[in-house]
Amino acid sequence: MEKTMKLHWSPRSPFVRKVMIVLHETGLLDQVELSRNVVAVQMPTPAEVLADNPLGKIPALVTEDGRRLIDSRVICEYLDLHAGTGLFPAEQRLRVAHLNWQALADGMCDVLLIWRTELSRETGPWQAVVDGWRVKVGAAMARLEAEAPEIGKAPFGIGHVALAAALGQMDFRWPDCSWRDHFPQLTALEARLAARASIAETAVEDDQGSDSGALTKGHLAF
Ligand SMILES: N[C@@H](CCC(=O)N[C@@H](CS)C(=O)NCC(=O)O)C(=O)O
Repeated sequence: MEKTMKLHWSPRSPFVRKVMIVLHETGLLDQVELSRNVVAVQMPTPAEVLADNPLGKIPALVTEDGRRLIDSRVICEYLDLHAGTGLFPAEQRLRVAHLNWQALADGMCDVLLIWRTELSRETGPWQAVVDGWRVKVGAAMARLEAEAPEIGKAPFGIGHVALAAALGQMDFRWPDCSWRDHFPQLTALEARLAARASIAETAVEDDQGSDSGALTKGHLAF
């Protein structure tokens, strides 16, 4: 299959994983060239990423007609529309529910990423900010736990994609937080999602061989 699109990619990024799950769901994966990039907010951005995303973030997608799309939300919706898979449902109530779950999961993921960066700061993390993030992640998980039955009943869509990516990131970068001991409904939902082919086939992979949980050890508990 000819590769007509290019994705700035990493097997460790939760936002890239959303796109990869959608590529599996839409059957478009064969058409995409994956370009491995290592990006971090505290490191110089690779020139090829900056050229396609002025914000220096991944995922970024170059489409078959040369458009440069940024942000997992835009890219996932583009692919879904392209393939007509309905991961962003047309029915208004369901659509807004999925978008809201996506916003919650993505927002939690943003906090987890920047929190980990803050922990790597040589002069030490900003305590008040870190304390606020702990409260927000706890509240986000509590909301997801409360909504897990409704999320579980909804037809598979972008809310599930974002949720799987966020919880996968928590398992990968915050392995000692034991969230499953505190959120039983979410645990059951995550296990069901993890069995879906698109989610199983995009499991996080640490191709850099680092100790992914070392920085965050002891910093997140529920
Ligand atoms: N809202 C963006 C977030 C993307 C994002 O933060 N990606 C991280 C990697 S997981 C990144 O590129 N970080 C580098 C940076 O912020 O400079 C999305 O949904 O795509």
